[in-house]
This record gives sequence, structure tokens and C-alpha cells, in this order.
Amino acid sequence: MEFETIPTVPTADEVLDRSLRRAAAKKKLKTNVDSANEEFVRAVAKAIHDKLKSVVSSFPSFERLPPFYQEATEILVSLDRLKQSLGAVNWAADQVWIIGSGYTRSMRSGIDTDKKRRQAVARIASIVHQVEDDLVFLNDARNILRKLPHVSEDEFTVVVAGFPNVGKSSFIRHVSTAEPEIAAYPFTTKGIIVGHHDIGKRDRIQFIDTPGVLERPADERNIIERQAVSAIINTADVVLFILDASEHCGYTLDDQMRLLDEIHRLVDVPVVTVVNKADIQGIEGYPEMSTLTGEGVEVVLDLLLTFRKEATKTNLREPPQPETQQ
Ligand SMILES: Nc1nc2c(ncn2[C@@H]2O[C@H](COP(=O)(O)OP(=O)(O)OP(=O)(O)O)[C@@H](O)[C@H]2O)c(=O)[nH]1
Ligand SMILES: [Mg+2]
Repeated sequence: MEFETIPTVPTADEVLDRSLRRAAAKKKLKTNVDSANEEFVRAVAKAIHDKLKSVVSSFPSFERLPPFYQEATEILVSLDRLKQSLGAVNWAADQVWIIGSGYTRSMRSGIDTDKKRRQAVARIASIVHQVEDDLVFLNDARNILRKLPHVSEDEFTVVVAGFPNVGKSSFIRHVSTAEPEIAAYPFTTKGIIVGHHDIGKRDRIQFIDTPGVLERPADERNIIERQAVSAIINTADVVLFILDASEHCGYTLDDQMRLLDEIHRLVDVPVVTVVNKADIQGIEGYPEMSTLTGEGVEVVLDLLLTFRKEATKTNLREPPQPETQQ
């Protein structure tokens, strides 16, 4: 995934210190004072310009990211703020280059080169300090985004959704390679977790565990819940909605059903609804399972697999022919 490869973004002082040190080493190679000064400014400007440009190009082009990553970026760090900071750092790189070229040109006359070198460094340092906050923001964003899991766009994907504490992670643990934390309190899962279930040697299903979502207006949902809704909308081929009829999760079945209605309205993929904790209580008419005893889990998995076949069939179907004009 593209965020994993973004290197640490240096602070303004780190950019300056590194570049000044590198330029000082180059300056030493020149015996003539004037050309040493000129070389110093050229080297500082180039090193800072290149470093700042490499920061900008290390971030992916957000327009080209899959919708899930675009929305996750928006939810976690704000796309606008990110674009603004990348724009500011890019501007600083160009300014540093312009200042550096201007001074090296004027130093060729050999007049006042010590003074000009000091002025050039001061102006360049001031530009870099102007984007100090942007560099810090970009590093924070990088640290947040690189924790996002790898979600493949090509694999058949089941997103497990439901109220907090109903047993979503317990199910994921049973059927996939993922090992999410399981606990007897709500909001244990705080981000998107990806696991896989192998089918034969070549094929597999991608399972996505999501944080619990409460039934409430979308604009009242917190960052964690919004990530869950985003994964449901943007990545699912099938949604597995888990109900806890025992209400041991701490929420009423009525509230859970209202969330189920909302999910039905939000997605146009199949929603498979199952009742977990059937060792305590089931509901007639729904498939039941208990991730505690393991009963019914395989049946639910098989049910999900039938949708995989449907999805494959849909993909293989001929594209619709254009209507012939009468
Ligand atoms: N009796 C019973 N308890 C279960 C079952 N499945 C899960 N639990 C318990 O329910 C609690 C919540 O399980 P989790 O798997 O963490 O639930 P979750 O839906 O992922 O919760 P959040 O991540 O907080 O949204 C834990 O204490 C589990 O041991 C089940 O089938 N029967
Ligand atoms: Mg969980």
C-alpha cells in the first residue's frame, strides 16, 4: 500500500542542518573564497530544494487512490489540509531554488560574497521556517496513514459490521488469518482490520473487521465509526451484519435493527444478517451461530461463499450491448 513507503518527513531544522552541513563540506573543496561562497549557496539551495521536492513526491497522488483510501485520508487527516501542506512545501522548494540561483548569479562578480552568502542562507532559512508547521503536519499524517491496512480491490471482500460488542472480531478470528483483539466491552476494535480465508491453494476471501457502529445520525459519528461506515460502503462485495439477540452487548435489538436498516439503505451489495451468541439466544428466521462454541460458524461461512460465486458470475457476464437505433 502506498502510504507504507512514505519516509519520515524531516522538521524544518533537520532540513536546514543537513543541507548546511553538506554544503559546508563542498565549500571546503574550493580554495578561492569567492567561488567557495558561491558553491556553498548553490549546494545549500540544491540540497534543500531536492529534499523538499522529495517530501512532496513521496506522498501518493490522492485522486488516483481507491475510494476507500481517499475517504480514510479525509476522515483521519483531511484531504484539503494535506493538499494545502504539500502545496506549501512545493512552493518553498521553488522559492529556495529561485533565491539560490539569484545569489549565485550575483556572487559571480566577486563583490561582497561573504555578505551575500550570509544573506542567501538567512533568506533560505526563513522560507524553510515558513513551512515548519506544514512539515510537522505531513509527518503526523504520514504516521497515521501508514497504519491503514492493505485492502485489496481485487479480492472478494466480506465486511463484518454491526453494533459494538456483538462478536464481529470473534467471528473474524474464527474464519480468517486476522487476530483482532476481543473483549467484553464495546469499542474494542478501533480501526479497520484485514484477514484472509484461503480457498484451495489459489483463491481467498478478504475479511474486514470493523469497529462497532451506533445507530445515530451520520454527522454525530466519531472518527472510528466513520472509518467503519467507509469500509462498509467502499470495500464490501458482501456485508455480514451481526446481531446480538441476547443484548449482552449492552444495546437493544431494536437499535441494532435500525442500524441494519441504515446499512441496507447505504449499500447496494448483499447484506447477510446473522445472529451471534446463539448459545444464549437466537431469533427465528435468521441464520444463527455462536463464535463461543463454534456452532453455526461454518454454515455462515458457506453462506458467504455462495455470494462469492454470484460475484464471480457477475464479473464474467458479458457487458451490456448498446441498444440498437430504430
Ligand atoms: N456467549 C457468547 N459470547 C460471545 C460470542 N461471541 C462473542 N462473545 C463475547 O462478546 C464479547 C465481544 O466480542 P468481540 O468479538 O470483541 O465483539 P466486537 O463486535 O468485535 O466488539 P467491538 O470491537 O467492540 O465492536 C466478548 O466478550 C466475547 O467473548 C458468542 O457467540 N457467545
Ligand atoms: Mg471488534
